[in-house]
Amino acid sequence: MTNSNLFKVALLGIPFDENSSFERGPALAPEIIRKVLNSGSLNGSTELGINLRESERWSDAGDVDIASPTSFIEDIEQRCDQLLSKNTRLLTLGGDHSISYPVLKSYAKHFDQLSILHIDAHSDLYDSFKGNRYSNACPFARVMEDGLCNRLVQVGIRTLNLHQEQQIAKFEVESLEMRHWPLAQPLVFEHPVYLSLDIDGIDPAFAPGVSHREPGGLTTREVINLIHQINMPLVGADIVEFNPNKDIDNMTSQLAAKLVKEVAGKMLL
Ligand SMILES: [Mn+2]
Repeated sequence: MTNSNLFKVALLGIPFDENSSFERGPALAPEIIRKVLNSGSLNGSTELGINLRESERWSDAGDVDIASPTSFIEDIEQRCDQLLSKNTRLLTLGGDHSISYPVLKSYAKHFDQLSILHIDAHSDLYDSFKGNRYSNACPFARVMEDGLCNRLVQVGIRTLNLHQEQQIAKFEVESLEMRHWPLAQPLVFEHPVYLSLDIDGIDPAFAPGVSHREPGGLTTREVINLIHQINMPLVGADIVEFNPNKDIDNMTSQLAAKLVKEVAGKMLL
């Protein structure tokens, strides 16, 4: 158990979807997720026993101000640097998945050892996608090229093609495909963990509000249990790719808010 006075955890919105390769909408997500979190539809208690509404270590740091689509990397990285240097760990809300790269650039400066648990339908390892090396299909290629983590473990994957398989081999990514689900053994980490959670890792039956609906995914319960069972400190997380334009009767906004609670509760332990 970590000394609870050592660090705080802040919610940080990144309303940015300029690198979406298919449909826009995730820029609307942070505001809508906050609305659910602050509504009367749920309480502040997480399943692991922390009440976010009573915790002095949990706060909302607002949104990252992104000056232009070309400055998104430095804008996000600098804001994360400011907060991490004040001993505040981050739960960021995308935005499309391109935001994970600058967040992790910042994290790598503050954490010498880091494993990434990446939950997603897609491996997001394209060298370039539709001419954009910072596309939401590419962030983990950039992360691995820059050596921002010790280990990348992917869960929920069900969209691999030959190029992605080559990238997995090149970067020695542990990509655990849904066709082999459930996991043969529990995930065991040896370093602090950063969680990158793409909502489309969850089956569209639970999470219709995504740009790329890919059937055959994880259940909500399976994802929550994966998060709860992380065996090392969870020091950072992003929840990305919720697209409110594709949601049905707030199903996915409620789901995203639940995931914020459970991730925050785990981070605060
Ligand atoms: Mn995805």
